[in-house]
Amino acid sequence: MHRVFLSIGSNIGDKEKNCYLAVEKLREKGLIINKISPLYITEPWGYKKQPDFANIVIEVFTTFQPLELLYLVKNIEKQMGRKDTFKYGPRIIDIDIIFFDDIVYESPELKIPHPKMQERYFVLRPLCDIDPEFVHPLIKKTVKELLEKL
Ligand code: PH2
Ligand code: MG
Ligand code: MG
Repeated sequence: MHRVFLSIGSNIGDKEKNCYLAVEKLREKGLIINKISPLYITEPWGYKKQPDFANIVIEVFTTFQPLELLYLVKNIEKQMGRKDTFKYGPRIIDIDIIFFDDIVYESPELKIPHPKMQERYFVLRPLCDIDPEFVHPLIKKTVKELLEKL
């Protein structure tokens, strides 16, 4: 089984409900949901003129490979009504792979660890609630240290 951290965010509609609905859909697809962080309401990062986000991070166990997992989460985003908008723009649901065991993976579609995670309070804060001692496989710092640095 692979151990994976996913970041889930929403800032359209009932954003809290959307985050938890995404968790249920991941469960239905066979992921084992091991931990769910508290939910944070966070200021929009990247593009400011949009509503605040609801954000959580979850720890899951899965036998899917990275790209299989990517297609699965894209599918759920689509099912939940996600439309293509602009980069960092508003969205009903966004599910991002943050860490996948301690692998480093790079393809045109997917980069692991998520290349911007260390700049994002909305990822690091909830991640620290569920595993502060997890070490970033490239930066070699714990997520707690990354949050303190931010
Ligand atoms: N997602 C983005 C862009 N900016 N800001 C917050 N606070 N939370 C997010 O989930 C978020 C964001 C694009 O994925
Ligand atoms: Mg994202
Ligand atoms: Mg995404």
